[in-house]
Amino acid sequence: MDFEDTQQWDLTITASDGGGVRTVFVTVLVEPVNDNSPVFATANLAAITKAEDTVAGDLITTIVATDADVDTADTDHGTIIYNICNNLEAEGECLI
Ligand SMILES: [Ca+2]
Ligand SMILES: [Ca+2]
Repeated sequence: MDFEDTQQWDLTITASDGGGVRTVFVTVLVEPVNDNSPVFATANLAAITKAEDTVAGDLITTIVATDADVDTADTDHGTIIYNICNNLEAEGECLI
């Protein structure tokens, strides 16, 4: 099952023996889980080249990621949060 494909399954279950047949109807509601990670549109982001006279406010690059999960009223599994970290700084120090 995948919430992003089908959110509800309506099933008909029939049981029979020599005495007759009975049928019940069951609805299965698929609950979303965060089973997809963000995927960057550009495969290799290892190096970006900019001229040394680049000034504050200049566009460095545009980076886009997507997530196949969808948000619901109760979940944010498809929401992507970007962090910009300087690898030269101590681990865990991020700019944004
Ligand atoms: Ca899914
Ligand atoms: Ca996700």
